[in-house]
Amino acid sequence: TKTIREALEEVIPKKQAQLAALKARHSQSVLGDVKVEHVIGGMRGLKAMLWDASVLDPLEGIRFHGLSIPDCQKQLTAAPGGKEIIAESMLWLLLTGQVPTEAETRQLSRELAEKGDLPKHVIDLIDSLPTTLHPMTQLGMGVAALNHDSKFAAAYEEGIKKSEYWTHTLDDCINLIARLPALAARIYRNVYKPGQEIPAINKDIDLVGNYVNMLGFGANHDLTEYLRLYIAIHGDHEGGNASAHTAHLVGSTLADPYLSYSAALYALAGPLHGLANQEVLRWQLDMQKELGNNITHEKIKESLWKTLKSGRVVPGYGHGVLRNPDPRFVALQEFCLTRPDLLADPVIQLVKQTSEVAPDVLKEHGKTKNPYPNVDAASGCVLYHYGLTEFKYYTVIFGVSRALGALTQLVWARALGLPLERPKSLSLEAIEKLVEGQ
Ligand code: NMX
Ligand code: MLT
Repeated sequence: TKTIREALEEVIPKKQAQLAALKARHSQSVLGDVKVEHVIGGMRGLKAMLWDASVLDPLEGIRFHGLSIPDCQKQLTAAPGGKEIIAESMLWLLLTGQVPTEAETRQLSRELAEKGDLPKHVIDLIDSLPTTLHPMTQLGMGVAALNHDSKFAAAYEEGIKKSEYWTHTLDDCINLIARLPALAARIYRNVYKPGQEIPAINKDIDLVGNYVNMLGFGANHDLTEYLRLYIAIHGDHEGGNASAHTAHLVGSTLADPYLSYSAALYALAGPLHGLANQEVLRWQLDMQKELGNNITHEKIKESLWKTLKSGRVVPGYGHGVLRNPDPRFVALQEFCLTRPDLLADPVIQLVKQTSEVAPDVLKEHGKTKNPYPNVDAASGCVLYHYGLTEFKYYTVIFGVSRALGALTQLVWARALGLPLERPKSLSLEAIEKLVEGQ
């Protein structure tokens, strides 16, 4: 059975040759125009990044190396006794472009479990933080502090050849992914369940299985399965999203993977990005309180207008790229369809009803280019049902997941020798001068 490193050693030379050929033949070919609207409009639609692991089609949604979410659900290995995709098989696909065998997946699970314990200084740091500090702030701090053991930083200090960057980056990325569950679980326990003992990592189970155990929900098979699916499908969403892009930018300075991913987590912690899943649940629970029993579509419509008229965005709706319902939202909703306990839950019902009403309201409102639900509209309500009710924690779970894609790209950025990211900026006057007379 191949290790993940051996699998990468096979594919890297081919990709390097592909990039060299593209550079030689097409360096000066045009991919699109840069318009003023790109410069003043958040670069929406500007084709300006290389990102191999996934591509986002506005109508169809995400594909990971060409595989849609339903394709992945059919082809990627589940846990023994489970059905959902596990993080390891998604990571293998993202990193290598290949669907791993079951043996390869299990071997990667073991490798991650063996590397999953936190160093003492990180435990001490996290335990010393006030429990009132937002869990995402704590996660970013813990990840940054893990750079104490960065193999890349140590090797760089000693002086290594550029061609060797990727192997040390891979070491760090695997170690970081391995340690994220213990870090994220410790934050949860400290903040919400202090004084309880955290179980040790079980070397025979998968990354998310261990994460759920350490969170204290190990006995709940359905929650474990839900989190496996959640973490697999939040893993990558092409390169331009704020967290992935931040990891890429910071990594391009040759800051090590821990520092790069710590920065990414603080982008994820913004309410227009990953924090939306915390916001959605807070907002839906407020709506439930306001509307009481027998919630009708008409009442939801009025509540949506109230949010919009107060100048707030409807959390969980709209997207920078997508122009249809997010297939990740669909996959998480489908998880509920086969489980009567979930279908009967009033909060899950409210989320579903809201998704039936909100698109028309947002169309009438007339601002958002995408009136449909994104992944955050659905992700929190199932966690809430299973007793993971502390919604300030939800973005941490997203943060455990996004490492799969963002760190994959860091390995590839180093393997392909991608340079420092440094776009050109212009002042308003400089833009006016350039466009005058056009
Ligand atoms: N509710 C109300 N107004 C909205 C919404 C929404 N859900 N989405 C977009 N708009 C507004 C937006 O604020 C902007 O208004 P203005 O011209 O006054 O600035 C206008 O519609 C045009 O925005 P778009 O071009 O459609 O969206 P953009 O690409 O700029 O932003 C989001 C994308 C995702 C930031 C935006 O749709 C939003 O704020 N959604 C709510 C927050 C959310 O769910 N974020 C999570 C995204 C997924 N994730 O996990 O990261
Ligand atoms: C994501 O998963 O990163 C979000 O859907 C936001 C995005 O793609 O821009």
